[in-house]
Amino acid sequence: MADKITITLGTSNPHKVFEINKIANPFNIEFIPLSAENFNPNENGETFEENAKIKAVEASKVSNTGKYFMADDSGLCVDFLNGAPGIHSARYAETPDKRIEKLLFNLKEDKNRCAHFVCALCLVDDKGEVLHTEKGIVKGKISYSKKGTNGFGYDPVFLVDGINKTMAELTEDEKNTLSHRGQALFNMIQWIKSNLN
Ligand code: ITT
Repeated sequence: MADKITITLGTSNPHKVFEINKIANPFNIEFIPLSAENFNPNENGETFEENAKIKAVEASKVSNTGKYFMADDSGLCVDFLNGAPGIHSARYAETPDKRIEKLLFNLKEDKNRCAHFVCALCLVDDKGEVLHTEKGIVKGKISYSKKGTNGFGYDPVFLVDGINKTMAELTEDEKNTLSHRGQALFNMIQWIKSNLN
């Protein structure tokens, strides 16, 4: 078997680390998170892609070791809210529960509840040069109340199109098969396997 590929992950979100490694480990790729105190990127981009690059480049700068660095910028875009919370999903309110409460309050009843999750991935080398990017999207609708306890973030109120369940009612493997992150990462893994060693 080919040697394991190790990639430093520029994130302070442990849920991302867990989901990404669950998908990547069977392909002999391991993502190692940067320790949070070293990692303070200035996420001032205007798109998911820009912020993913800002975080990946910052990871390459603050790390003394490692050849490859990746970051994930993701979020929930709600049609009725003109794409909000979007790139501000992590900062929409103070806690995950308050973020969901605010979202449900802003949508109230009987509104267009169509939404989608986006995940942009950016992979750079140790000089911060972009090697590859990927983007994944999953469409759904915002439910009227929370359901399910799996996953994280907005998962309990995101009803996946074509399945009568919220993302938080899916198993880890089910979520990873169809999620924005799962789709982007699966394509990133194909690129890594063909291009890195
Ligand atoms: P890093 O920037 O350190 O990676 P973060 O959580 O701040 O961590 P983002 O800026 O990319 O990351 O914001 C992502 C937010 O979008 C996340 O905190 C959730 O609120 C939401 N989100 C992203 N992916 C999600 C998913 O799979 N399920 C539920 N919510 C998700």
